Amino acid sequence: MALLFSSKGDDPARWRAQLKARLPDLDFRVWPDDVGDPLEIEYALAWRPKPGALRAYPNLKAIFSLGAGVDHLFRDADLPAGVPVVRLVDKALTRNMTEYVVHWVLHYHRSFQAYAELQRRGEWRALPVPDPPERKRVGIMGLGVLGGDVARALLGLGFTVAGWSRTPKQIDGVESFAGDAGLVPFLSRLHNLVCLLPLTPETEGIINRRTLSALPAGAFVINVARGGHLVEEDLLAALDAGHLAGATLDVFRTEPLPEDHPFWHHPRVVVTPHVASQTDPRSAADEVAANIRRLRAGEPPINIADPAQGY
Ligand code: NDP
Ligand code: OXD
Repeated sequence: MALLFSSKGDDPARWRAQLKARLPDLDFRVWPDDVGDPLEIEYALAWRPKPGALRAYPNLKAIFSLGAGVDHLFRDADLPAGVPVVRLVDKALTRNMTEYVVHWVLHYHRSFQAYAELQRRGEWRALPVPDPPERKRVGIMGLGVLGGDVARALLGLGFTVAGWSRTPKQIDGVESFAGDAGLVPFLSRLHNLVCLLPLTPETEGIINRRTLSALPAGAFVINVARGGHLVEEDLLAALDAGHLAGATLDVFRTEPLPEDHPFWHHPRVVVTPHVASQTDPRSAADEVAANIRRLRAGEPPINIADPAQGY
């Protein structure tokens, strides 16, 4: 019985080597050229598979996402029903995301955006000493595996941290807001807004004119979740009106970001190419292999996404 790998962006050879080191008897196949007998495919390891393609395997026992997000799977209306979709929860993926977000929060906190502008103008000038981090409030939309880790790291650096999630959360030192009623109160006192939500019908377009205008003037936005969370024109309007001070964007509605997109050259927008946290098979293969062992032992995999919630 075999695992089918399906991704345009991830290297099958690296995954094959890492999985074979943990499960030497695993039969590793690659879509579309090396599928073999479809009846032999028991597991899929996929990133943005071709819509409908996973229906071809009647003995599929699990679909493993190559990333933490599963929106790329649930948006397939022909995803085989009843087959568990497994999110990637991996220590390295979590650490890398935390590094990325902490970097940009510190960048804004220490006025490095303003110093970069002074350098462009050839101007040697000290700006006022920043307020201490306790007086800077960072708000994290999505207090799950990634958002929770980011929250703890920022608390450790002395920032004031708030989180917004679907259900209330208990993280020591983090003020928790939940649901529609909690959204504007959550936003209204932030210096930095970080988006780490899954993309679902409920969260699509959630960073928009209404929510951006609920932020205090001078706030920064860091979107590391999905491009679909952000209404791009609303962000540009808020920046150009001077309401927002800057934005760091790792994810976009269209990826790669089109070459004529205004984000590329906006002086207060940082663009990175969906790399806030890239899956590394050297650690992520542990999680996939452990779940295959569980399935082989007749146990359900861990980190199954809920199709009703979409994450
Ligand atoms: P989790 O499933 O662990 O956490 C999701 C969080 O979002 C939970 O706190 C959940 O609330 C909250 N949430 C979901 N729906 C809503 C809603 N409608 N309203 C309010 N809160 C909501 O996800 P992860 O932390 O593992 O990953 C988050 C996302 O990060 C991924 O889905 C992916 O899109 C993105 N990502 C981006 C990467 C990059 O490189 N740019 C890399 C990895 C991930 P509750 O706790 O109540 O369930
Ligand atoms: C993920 C991603 O979801 O890389 O893991 O976007």
